This record gives sequence, structure tokens and C-alpha cells, in this order.
Amino acid sequence: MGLLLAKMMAVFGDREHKVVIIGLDNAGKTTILYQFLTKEAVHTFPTIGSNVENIAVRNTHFLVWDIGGQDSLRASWNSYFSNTEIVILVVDSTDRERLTISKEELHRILAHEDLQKAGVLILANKQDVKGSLTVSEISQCLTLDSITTHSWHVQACCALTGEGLPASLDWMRSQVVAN
Ligand code: G3D
Repeated sequence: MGLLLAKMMAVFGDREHKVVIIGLDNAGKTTILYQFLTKEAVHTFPTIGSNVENIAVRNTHFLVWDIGGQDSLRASWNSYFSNTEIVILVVDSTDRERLTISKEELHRILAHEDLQKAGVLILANKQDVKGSLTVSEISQCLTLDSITTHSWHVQACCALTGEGLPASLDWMRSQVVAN
């Protein structure tokens, strides 16, 4: 029976895994969500509240929430965290001035009790823009090496072309399959 169940899960996929995308406004969260879904860049509008989509990677299903990142909405991020398996922090690699705010938000959410077992994916977006910060500069600014409590991964990407996003989905899949 156990073997049959395992075979059925391999064919049909298992339950949905909850993913939450956070990051400051204009970082590219909504563009990434729809690039995950359609493999195309879509025209976006500021997210008031949230967008949610089901994204399948082979037979693994993610329910992905994109939450508004404006200052006034960040306090509500916490209310989305229960049962979250992966948090994606999107960083605008051209926005040097607000990187310290992203760092503070990252380390704040890492302390949240609902996220103690969550994997953390940091997407260094807008790599197509000349002069954008590199992954290594962003890693340093966010002090990623100090994170020992969570499994994390940083990935350079461009949401307009989709570059870097398949590798991100592969990492997400490996995380939930491992757990
Ligand atoms: P948000 O959901 O984090 O607020 P959006 O961000 O997805 O709405 O994107 C904000 C703006 O950044 C959009 O431009 C979008 O096209 C642009 N953008 C997103 N990702 C990239 C990227 O990788 N490279 C570049 N160059 N731009 C990107 P507009 O002009 O519509 O405001």
C-alpha cells in the first residue's frame, strides 16, 4: 500500500507547498510571479493586498502569494506566514539606497515563529540594468553568511527575460522534496 501511494504521488504530484514572495515595492515581485506562471513579462500595477497563483514544477505544486511591499503594507506580511514552506525575498539590485531596509526586513522575518522551518530564497532582480549590484555585493549587504538558522539560497535574475528563474524554481523544488 505504501509503495502504491509513493508511486501515485510520483505520477500525480503531492500536496501544494505554500510560498510567499516579499520585498520592497517596485522590486519586481509581481513580474516574477507571472514570469513563473506564463514565462512572459506582464504589465504590472502596484499590488494592494496580494496576488496568488498555482505554479507547477514537474509534479511539484506551489501556491505562491505575492504580497504588496509598500511601507504601509509591510506590517501585514506576518499574517501570510502560517504554513509557509518557502519565503522569496526579491531585491531590486539597482536600489542601493533601500538595501538596508531589505536587510532589516529579511532579518525580521527570519525571527518570525511561523517561518522557523521555511527555506529562504533571495532573488537579486534587475540584473539586466547596467551598474546593478552583483549577487556577491547583495549577499554582503544583506549579511547572508550570518544566516545559520534557515536553509537559504541567493540567485541573480531578470524578471523581464526570466533569466535565473528556472534555477530558482529548481532550488525551491529541491527544498520541498528534501523535507
Ligand atoms: P513589485 O511587485 O515588487 O512592486 P513589479 O514590482 O513587478 O510591479 O515591477 C516594478 C517595475 O520594475 C515594473 O516596471 C517592472 O517592469 C520592472 N521590473 C521588474 N523586474 C525587472 C527586471 O528584471 N529588470 C528591469 N529592468 N525591470 C524590471 P514599470 O515601468 O511597469 O513600473
